Amino acid sequence: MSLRTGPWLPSTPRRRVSSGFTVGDMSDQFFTTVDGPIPYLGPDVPEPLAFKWYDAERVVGDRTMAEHLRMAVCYWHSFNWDGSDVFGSGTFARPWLDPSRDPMEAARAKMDVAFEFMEKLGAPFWCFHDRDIAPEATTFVESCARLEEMAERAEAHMSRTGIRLLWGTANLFSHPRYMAGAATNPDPEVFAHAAAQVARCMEVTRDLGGANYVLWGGREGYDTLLNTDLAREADQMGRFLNMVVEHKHDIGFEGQILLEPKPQEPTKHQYDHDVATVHAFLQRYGLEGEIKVNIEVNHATLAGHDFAHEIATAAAVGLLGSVDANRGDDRLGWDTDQFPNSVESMSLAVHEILAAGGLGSGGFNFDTKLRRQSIDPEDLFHAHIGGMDTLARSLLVAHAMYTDGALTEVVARRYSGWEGELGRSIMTGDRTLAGLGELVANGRIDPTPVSGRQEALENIVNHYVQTVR
Ligand code: XLS
Ligand code: NI
Ligand code: NI
Repeated sequence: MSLRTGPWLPSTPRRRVSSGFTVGDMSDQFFTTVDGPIPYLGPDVPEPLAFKWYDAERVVGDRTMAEHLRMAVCYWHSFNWDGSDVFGSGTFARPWLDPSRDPMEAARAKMDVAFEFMEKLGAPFWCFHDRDIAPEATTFVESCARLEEMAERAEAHMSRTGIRLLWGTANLFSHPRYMAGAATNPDPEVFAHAAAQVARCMEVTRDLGGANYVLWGGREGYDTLLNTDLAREADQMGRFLNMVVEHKHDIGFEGQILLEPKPQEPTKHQYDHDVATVHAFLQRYGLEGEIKVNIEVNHATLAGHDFAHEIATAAAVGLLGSVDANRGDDRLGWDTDQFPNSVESMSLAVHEILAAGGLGSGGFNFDTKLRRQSIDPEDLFHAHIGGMDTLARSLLVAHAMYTDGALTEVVARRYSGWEGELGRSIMTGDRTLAGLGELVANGRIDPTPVSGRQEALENIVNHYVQTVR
């Protein structure tokens, strides 16, 4: 994501909104053309404002769809972003983003709209940055008071609607003080500011019953090596994350702490490059067992990986935490944050998740934004309905493949030699290079080539994608 709006940046001129909604008028609804809750009508009913595949209570294996997927609406792109990009100003008519409004009055109205949307959509979870819900004030103390007030309002909405918090996070990248990083800043005073902000945001996340707390190192990296002490910055980040873990235990936060890898953007190089890099970092700074990862589809592809690869890597080393479901565009080399719409590629990732035993207390957050031409309030519904249906159908496909062992049994057979005498003796350390050399020289080892069957397996996947209902 890239948050281009905020209290310190100019937003767009006020526009008329067709619903007649005005900031401050809490009795009004913003999404007037949608009644909600969005019903499940199944794949054969061509009603755009209905789910074709997401049937929250449908049982898939040992859990309902809702329990498997734990889908969350992200606050920032859905309600804070005005449709601006680097070449142009906002295109969405969101009255609560009008800069002439009192910022707290606007924040209250925005939150009421956000919960109106999530309730009508039937989303079970939400996610936020501290500054999404409460605009930064001139002093830290005042900013905390604003956050406190907005958290209370969120709590009231959550108990009214039953919507839960998947994760909270602190925005350590929008304010100019963080231009050279937060924990990895050359100035320890900025580190201290980030620490203060994260401590408070973790407490608010705990108070709202958050299942996780996320740290995306937006500016924890560098723009140029010319002015950067890379080794020192790694130590600073290691220290910061150890302080985060200490604080988690001090305040009795029971959720998971998650790092969100991304290779670059807005920095030229982000230290949490990908899952494997994060794993090495956690080992180096004694954080294994304390921190897992929040894997974003779009960040995986920016790092040159398939999303399924990042899931499989995390699962292999016990780091699988949660997911940001937004995808990129094949032709665009940045984080476009689009809604997932490929069942085929998502099914392969969900298959890895099922094989790993599921996401546990993680879930699927839509860290997604509309295209800036999608200016009708209703577009936010179409986008989320499509994303939720894509995930639901991917779950069905992946679950069928998994329970049939369509891929896992092929893989198990492929490695079955390792269960035999030779394979076991190699892995238990009973063999040496020289010893194996002797076996080969004696002609006792003569491997027979075996087909990898890639095309046959691709056909099997396609069969499930096309036939599972
Ligand atoms: C940015 C990240 C961001 C995190 C939360 O690219 O995806 O949105 O998920 O700070
Ligand atoms: Ni992102
Ligand atoms: Ni993200």
